Amino acid sequence: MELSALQKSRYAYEPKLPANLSGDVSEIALKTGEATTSVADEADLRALFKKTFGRPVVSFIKGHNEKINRPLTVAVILSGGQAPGGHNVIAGLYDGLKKGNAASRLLGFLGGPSGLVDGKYVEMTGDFIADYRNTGGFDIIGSGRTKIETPEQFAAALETAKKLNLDAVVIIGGDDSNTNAALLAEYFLAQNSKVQVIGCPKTIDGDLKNEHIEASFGFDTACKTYSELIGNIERDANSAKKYWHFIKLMGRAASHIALECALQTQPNVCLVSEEVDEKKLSLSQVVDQICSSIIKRAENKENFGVVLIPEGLVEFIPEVKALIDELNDTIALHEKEFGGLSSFIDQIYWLSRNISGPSYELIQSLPPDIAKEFLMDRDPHGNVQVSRIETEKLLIGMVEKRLAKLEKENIYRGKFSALAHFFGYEGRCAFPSNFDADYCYSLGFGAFVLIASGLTGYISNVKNLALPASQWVAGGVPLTMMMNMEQRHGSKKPVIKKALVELEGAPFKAFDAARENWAAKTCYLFPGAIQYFGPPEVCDQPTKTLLLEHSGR
Ligand code: FBP
Repeated sequence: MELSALQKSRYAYEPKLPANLSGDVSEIALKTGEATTSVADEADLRALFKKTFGRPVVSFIKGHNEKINRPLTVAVILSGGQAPGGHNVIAGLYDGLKKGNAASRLLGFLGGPSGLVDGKYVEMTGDFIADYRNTGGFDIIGSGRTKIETPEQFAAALETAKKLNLDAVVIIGGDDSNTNAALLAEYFLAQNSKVQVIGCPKTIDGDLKNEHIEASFGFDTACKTYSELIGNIERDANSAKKYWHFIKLMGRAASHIALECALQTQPNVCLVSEEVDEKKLSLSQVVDQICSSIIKRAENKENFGVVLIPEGLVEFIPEVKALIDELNDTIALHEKEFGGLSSFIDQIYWLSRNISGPSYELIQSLPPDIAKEFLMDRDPHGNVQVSRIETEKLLIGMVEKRLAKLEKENIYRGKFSALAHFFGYEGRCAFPSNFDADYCYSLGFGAFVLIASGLTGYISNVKNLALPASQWVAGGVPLTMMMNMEQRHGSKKPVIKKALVELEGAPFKAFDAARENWAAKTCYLFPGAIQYFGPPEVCDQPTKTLLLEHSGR
């Protein structure tokens, strides 16, 4: 099969490394900082992570590292949703290992964390990896969402690690997978096993970030891919002047993606779930917000526009959240009985007798196709699959109704015709931007240095990401430092704290200062496609979120 010219050129792209990872690998030493604590719940976490809690943050400096050239056998896992750049983490890890010692080996567990439990893996050679350098996707070894949580799973993971004589496992994943990495690191030490565990911060959602993790990888490419598409739609809307486009954007809970895309494209409306939550906005008030822009624009004879909707919105609207919570609990309690109902009408009738009045009224008021989505098969934890609820269509329906009423009251005189879109999977496997290609390669290379230096229970990190790659600083952060205790399925569990959009943060403030203007006028920006070859100001720019958060620009 003939490869595309871009694909061939991307194979040859050499990712940029931070200065503290460049040069002779034998000269990369560790600089150790102060002992750490956790973001909260120190006593609980100290008790749960007896062996790994409180270790210091580390960074890499020039100096002799006597451990770095020993031969190592390391295995890598891709965990959770795809994010552009995963292949480069593996390439960086592999190159680091080989630079350290040509006899070192890299294995890849197949299909996510279950590969470790079931002992399913592949040996990764230079030729094998060459076909995946600087490409999107996780198809090199596949991914999965298995959580390692039962004693049997932990024991099986240890058994596999022993059988393969592993020195370390690298888990490339989001907050849940890195929580799992912390638990595995602790478990291996408690079992007197030498196997180290290192995490890498992945998720397009952008919600694995904190003081030390400035961005999760994949966010940059995914947002740029969606922003290209949104810009194209804006231009189409402004050309035809006849449609309102309602675009739902991925990002399971946090609205970072929607907010970043809004900063890149300046749509008429962008809903931010965290704001809806903070202000306790009802569904009707969210509809008001959209209608207000439609009415203003109709007054200017602009009967078109673009609305961005974060994927998790419905869970942040109080009355919808109450409905979802009630459905989760009630259906779980009467699983068999509910499962035996053969039609939607029967299900609604059953709900009329089993859920509260306000929740019943709400589900009944929804268009039937949307109401059905609330009643679809639950996820493995028994919850409504929120990402499958077509919020964009729900809002279009509600806006149509509201405008019809306002028209009768002579408040609105315009034409409203709307189209629904969902951008999610389109962005998760794009060729990584130069930023993500460089960042991921650095994370993988840094993971090698952490392993070679004998650390466990750390996440590979790179700081100063708003600056050019040569000024980035790589290092490692103890996973326990990012954790707190949260209620999960009835009991308190240690978890890495998810970062939602901060309403006091610079990205939201920049959006807030401009949105009134965008709502009334046509201020669209067209970022165009990601560029891979060309001047750095075109090809290497990070996201606006990162720039606003870290350099105040
Ligand atoms: P991760 O948190 O595992 O990176 O996945 C994020 C995500 O892409 C969300 O944006 C989305 O809601 C979800 O995965 C979709 O999951 P799936 O791939 O299982 O349909």
